[in-house]
Formats: sequence, structure tokens, C-alpha cells
Amino acid sequence: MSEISSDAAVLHEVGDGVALLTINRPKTLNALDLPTLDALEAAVKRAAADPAVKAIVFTGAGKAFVAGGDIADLESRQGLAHYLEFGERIHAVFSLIEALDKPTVAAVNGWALGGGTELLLCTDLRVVARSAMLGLPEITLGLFPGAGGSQRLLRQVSPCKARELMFLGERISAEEAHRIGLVNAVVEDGEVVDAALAMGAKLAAKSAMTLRLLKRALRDGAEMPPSAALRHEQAMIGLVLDSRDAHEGCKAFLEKRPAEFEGR
Ligand code: CO8
Repeated sequence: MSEISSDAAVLHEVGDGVALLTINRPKTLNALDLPTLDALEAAVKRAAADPAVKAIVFTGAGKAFVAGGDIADLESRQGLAHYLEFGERIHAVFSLIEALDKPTVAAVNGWALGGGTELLLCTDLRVVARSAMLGLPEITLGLFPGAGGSQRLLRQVSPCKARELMFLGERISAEEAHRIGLVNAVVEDGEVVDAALAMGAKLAAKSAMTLRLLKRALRDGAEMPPSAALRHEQAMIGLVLDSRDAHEGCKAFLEKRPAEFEGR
């Protein structure tokens, strides 16, 4: 992997079509404050715009993925307007990540608490280190998961489990997160970034165009009534069927060779 940029808060490396974005504020376990959110947003936009990047992996430096919003920063915010400034930024950056056309993978190397779990809820696939702990402890601070997490969690695990995680604020292990369907894979500590990059490389080898339209079908469809979502899916698969990649994928199968996708 070659490092193409490295500002203080987010490291950005690219190799084999996969960008690795490392949130880099280890002294506070990568807690998110406004400068870190700004750096994350800039890195995400850079990766989104880079034609060499086909998939994006998010991880954290040191022993945490992200230990949440920066509690010291939140505590120093007197008045609703200052809270909302943070709330609006974290919503905007997380929504940007969720809405990316390129596929994303979270490499959860350690603590993913509060805003850290809320961040992983915005990614498509999630690989977690065996000793990592996840959870939404906001309620113990008198807060609730307000970076989009309350809504996203409710739509990703059972309503019963979602309420338990938000109402009790207790941490869960990687295995438990896997059991409830919150994450895709649990791997040994130290292997999580490589495993996520390998997953990213698999995604990078697929048709970028088909993945983009699949993501749109899922994202837009989730906000529509079922009948409209089905019509939208039909429109998206119509675009896919008209593409070179769909032709190439089917032709390659019939010719018993690997497909070579161009992303169009
Ligand atoms: N914010 C700020 N600083 C933090 C945070 C955090 N979320 N988490 C850890 N730190 C700091 C610690 O204060 C400590 O700093 P220092 O060395 O100066 O004392 C340093 O990181 C190392 O942490 P610990 O010594 O506590 O490390 P441990 O290994 O003992 O414990 C834990 C690790 C269990 C992760 C522990 O640090 C912890 O519980 N952290 C807080 C987790 C948490 O409650 N997260 C939720 C935060 S609130 C949130 O995410 C809301 C987001 C959206 C809100 C939208 C509102 C507008």
C-alpha cells in the first residue's frame, strides 16, 4: 500500500483498488471531535473521487476503532446551538459515508463505542477483531445514539435487541455482535485490517457500476413503500442489464473464464 496523504487525524493509503482510511487520534481512542470529523470527511471525499479506488476500508489507529464522540468536547458545549453544530457535522459525515456509491468495509480493531458503533452502522460490511467490544453507552452519559445510530440500528438488527443496546448501554463482544447480525466476520486480533482489505479487494474485483446501482437500489428502496421499492429495483437492474459489465459477466461464465469488469 502506498500512502498518498496523511493529515493529523485520518491516514489515507491506497493499494489494489482499496483505500484504507485510518482514524488517527489514538491518545483519546480516536474519539470524534470536529477537526477529526473534518479530516474524515475530506479523506472520504478524496477516496470517493479517486478513480483508482474501488472500495474503502475504515479503521482506527492503536487499540480502538472509535471510542465515540469526544465526551470532553461535548461537555464543553454550552447551549443547544453548540451541541447542534456537532450533531449536524457528525450526521453529515456519517450520511456521506452511508451514501457512498463505492462499497465500504469497517475493520473494527478495538473499542467501537457510541459514535464508533454508529460509524460502523454506515458501512456495507464489517470485520471485527475477536477482542473488540462494541456498544452504545450514550444512555449512561444521559445521551442517546444521536449520530444516526438510533435509526440505523433499529433497521439493522431486531427491534428488541436494538432497544436493549440503546436502553441499557451495555457493551457486547465481537462474537455477540456477530450472533445478532451486526457484523459479518470475527477474526483474530492483528488480522482485522488485512481481512477487511481482502474483503475490499474482493469488492474491488466486482463491477463497480453494478455495485453502485445495487447500493442505490438498497439505499433508496429502504425509504420507499414496498411496491415503489420494487419498481425502483426494476429501474436499477434495467440499467445493469444494459451495461457492458453484465454482458461481460454472463459471457465470461459461458466461456468458462473469470470476468473482467470495466465498471460500465
Ligand atoms: N471522548 C473523549 N475522550 C475519550 C473517549 C471519548 N469518547 N474515550 C476515551 N477517551 C480518552 C480517555 O478520557 C483517556 O484520556 P486520558 O488519558 O487523558 O485520561 C484516553 O482516551 C484513554 O481512555 P481510558 O483511559 O478510559 O482507556 P481504557 O482502556 O481504560 O477504557 C474505554 C477504554 C472503555 C473505551 C473508555 O475510554 C470509555 O468508556 N470511553 C468512553 C466510551 C463512550 O462512552 N463513548 C460514547 C461517547 S458519546 C457518543 O459517542 C455520542 C455521539 C453522538 C452524539 C450526538 C450529539 C449531538
